[in-house]
Amino acid sequence: MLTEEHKAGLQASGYCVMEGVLSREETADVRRRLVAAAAESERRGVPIYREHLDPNDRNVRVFNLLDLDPIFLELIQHPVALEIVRHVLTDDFIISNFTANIARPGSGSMKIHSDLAIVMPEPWHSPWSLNVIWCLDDVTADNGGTLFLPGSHRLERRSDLPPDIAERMTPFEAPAGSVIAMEGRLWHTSGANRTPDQERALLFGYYTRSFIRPQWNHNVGLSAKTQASLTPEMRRRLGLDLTSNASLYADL
Ligand SMILES: O=C(O)CCC(=O)C(=O)O
Repeated sequence: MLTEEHKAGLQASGYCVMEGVLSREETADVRRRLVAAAAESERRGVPIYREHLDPNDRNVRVFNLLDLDPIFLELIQHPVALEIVRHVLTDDFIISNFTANIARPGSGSMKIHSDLAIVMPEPWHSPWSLNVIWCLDDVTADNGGTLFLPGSHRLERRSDLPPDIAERMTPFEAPAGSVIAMEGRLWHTSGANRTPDQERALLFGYYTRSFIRPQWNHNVGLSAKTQASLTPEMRRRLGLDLTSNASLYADL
């Protein structure tokens, strides 16, 4: 599924779009289960609005997806996602986080950031992280399509960012069922949803090299039941075992 064109896009632009990864029925099923997961998150007392992230409560954030429905465990290890991850990060990767952001009409942009800058200090020389974004709705400029700064995956320091960054932001657009692979150095933000009635639901599967601390503490987030359902490989990718990045010794 990952073509030479996708690889060239990742290299040249820091992202690629793969359409039709999920069928229409699969997309609708995951979306329905995401809405149920948001309700379950609230029931568990994990808020779905975070003031430090979004300007108002029109954004619905769902954390700890992997514990909320097994469908998200399937998606995080979907063969298409892992093919892109291995291409960008090598096999030495961990699952850092898996979250959702539903931008509802009236939602605004969060702060412009890169996902690598969130988990490690500058300088950012290498593509050491990757977001696999699952589009559960059509993503458009109007309904809050993620905005990115073209070419910013080559910037190594915050001081390299242009002063007019806000004016230069460009929207991703992709049909529902697509995957947008965005390497961790690309600066981006959520778009404002200016439509009267369209929601924009995205899932963010975040993967990093194994020497970077995960964004989410899966040891605490995953229930005993979820942990018991995991393969040895998933336990390793989620940092649930006693050892973590021992494989790196092989490279010394
Ligand atoms: O929802 C979006 O379009 C972007 C979300 C994002 O960048 C984040 O949650 O860190």
